Amino acid sequence: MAEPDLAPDLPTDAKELLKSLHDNAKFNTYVDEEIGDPVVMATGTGQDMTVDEPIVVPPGMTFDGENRTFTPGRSLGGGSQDENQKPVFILAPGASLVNTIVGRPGAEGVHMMGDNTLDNVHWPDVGEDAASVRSYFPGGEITITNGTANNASDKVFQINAPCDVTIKNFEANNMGKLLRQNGGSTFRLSITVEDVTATGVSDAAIRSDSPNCTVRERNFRVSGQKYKGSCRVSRF
Ligand code: ADA
Ligand code: CA
Repeated sequence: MAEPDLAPDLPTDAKELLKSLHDNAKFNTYVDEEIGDPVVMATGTGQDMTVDEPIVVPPGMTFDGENRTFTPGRSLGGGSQDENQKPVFILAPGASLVNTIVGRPGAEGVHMMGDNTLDNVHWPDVGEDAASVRSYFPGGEITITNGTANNASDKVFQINAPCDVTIKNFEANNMGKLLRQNGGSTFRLSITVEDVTATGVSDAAIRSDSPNCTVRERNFRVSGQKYKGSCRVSRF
């Protein structure tokens, strides 16, 4: 497999690369203990593949899955609600994921460190969650466009650190929540939802306990409850 052309000052080892990008004790534990033996990749192989170790997309790079399916292998987890599963992709700050299908059983989906774009990404069967920002990630602007997600027994998107999240042209079916701000957290979260349809929502499409959550919505259609908790909602 070709090594991506990283900026010359960045480590090529995936764990060293991640640690060079963010300085936080919990993040170091995550890198050392939670994500197995990840690999750095900036492009797919042009074929469907089973992912046995998380794929780290380097900072500023775009991983183009060429509309192939990336199926988490057993080593990443079975897609239950067990929190000890591994992500299929880890997006470094400023990395993007495009034209990608995260296959069944989904595992921990996509971990987004911050300032990431997910365009034309599809989850036919969401695992523990489809994409998330861990509390010890930097956070930032997250843009999710032109995707679909199905069959999330709990949440599709889980946000645990301050972010500006935009979800646009997205369709989700059968889920507990489309987006969850980590339960009990009070950090600032700004959410923009535009041209989004969520059907079969069993809990609430957007749920947050934070007084610092704001939502701007336009053309947001939900079958089920739209909001639970404390977000201030406006239309634009
Ligand atoms: C649950 C759990 C959190 C966090 C979250 C996630 O809500 O209680 O601690 O792990 O899932 O990020 O998936
Ligand atoms: Ca999770």
